[in-house]
Amino acid sequence: MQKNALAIHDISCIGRCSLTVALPILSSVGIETSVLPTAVLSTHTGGFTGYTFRDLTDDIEPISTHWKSLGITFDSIYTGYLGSFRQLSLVSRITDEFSHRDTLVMVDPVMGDHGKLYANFTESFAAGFRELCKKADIITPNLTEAALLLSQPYKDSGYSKSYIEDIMKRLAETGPEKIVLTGVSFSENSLGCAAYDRAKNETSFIFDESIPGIYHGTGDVFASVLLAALLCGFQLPDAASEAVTFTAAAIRRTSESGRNPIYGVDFEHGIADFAQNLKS
Ligand code: PXL
Repeated sequence: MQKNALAIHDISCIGRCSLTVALPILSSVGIETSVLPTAVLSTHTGGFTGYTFRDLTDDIEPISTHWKSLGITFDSIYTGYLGSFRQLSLVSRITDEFSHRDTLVMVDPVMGDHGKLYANFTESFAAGFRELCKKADIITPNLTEAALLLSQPYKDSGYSKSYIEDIMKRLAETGPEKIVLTGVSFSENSLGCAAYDRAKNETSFIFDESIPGIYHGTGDVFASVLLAALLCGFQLPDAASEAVTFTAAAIRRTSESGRNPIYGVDFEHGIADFAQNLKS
């Protein structure tokens, strides 16, 4: 039977992140993907000025009330950028109401990157995300978000294996069984992720080439590919490997094209091969 998923993110009209990334990636591997938009922005907030922002918090309850009347459940619920603090508890309720026994709940605790909170976020989101993450089977923070979740200072370089393992184990103690930490690097020319599975007590590290620069929306590309692979039956280390390879290739294509990375990365040209790979 075809799997279905609910993607809860904003619509950034321009800039390839959130729903404009999650939808095509999940659809490409055959997952029927429904959406719950958290906000509509003319662009993402990472570098553009003058963007519009329509908060959709007040639409969430009426939408979910209608869905309840349809008796819908999802095989996966995937949350990303939320439009307000209030949405944290609304989304938490949605994960309860629309899950079945085997639903895979993935929370990407989107709050910031490179040691800084994104515009419109405050540190109080960390406490709210800590609660939401308790509902998750898997979370995908970057190192900035992990530091916020653990209320510890952000460290921007010089990570050791034990430092990364300690972060993942402490995050797993707060609820989610699987942790995938992004932005992990032990050397200047490589970048990737670390994955921890509490039930199996298994840790893996996956790296690819590090390309200098700031590429927008890569966290969303990464998490969407990871989820797509998991829903297709990949084990965590293999799904994480797909996500690292796919994201690094999208960054490489963008870097080589000379396009301003504020418009996100060229993930589109990776989709056909990715979908093919997952089938075989
Ligand atoms: O990719 C994270 C993200 C999603 N949505 C919006 C953003 C950002 C990061 O800045 O601004 C609107």
